[in-house]
Amino acid sequence: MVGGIFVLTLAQRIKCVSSSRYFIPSFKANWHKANEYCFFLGMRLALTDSVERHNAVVEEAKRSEVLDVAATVLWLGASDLGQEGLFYWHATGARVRFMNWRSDNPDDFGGVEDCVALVNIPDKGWHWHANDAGCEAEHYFICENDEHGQEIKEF
Ligand SMILES: [Ca+2]
Ligand SMILES: [Ca+2]
Repeated sequence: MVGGIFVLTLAQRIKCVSSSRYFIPSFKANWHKANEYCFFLGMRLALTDSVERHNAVVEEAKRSEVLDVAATVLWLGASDLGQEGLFYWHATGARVRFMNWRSDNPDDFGGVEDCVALVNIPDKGWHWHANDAGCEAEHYFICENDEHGQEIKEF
């Protein structure tokens, strides 16, 4: 591809310099804005659809500057906005099968909880459990590269 390097998008450049699958921005946003920002970066709001991916996200969060040992909340890329009670991964459209829900969730508390967050509030019994929460709440969030390790092959 002659001259290809000159038409790299911002997202591609970020992917190329990212040494990690994950990226946790240092500001809070509601779930919708979090989605938009991850997509803007050429990434997506993270999926934790297996034990391995859940553990990888937790490890990334523990290393992050947004970690607060008393209370950390991060948006993940799933919601039941499309149909109440049925959770789907936003980026893939796949039904949520694995999720590390706390035993009393999802509960659609108050009838307004449609977006999924990863919650670590040890004093309240939350140990990196998933919670359905109000989508308009502002939390930190975690973006992921969906093709980590593939980007550099474009060159
Ligand atoms: Ca709900
Ligand atoms: Ca809930």
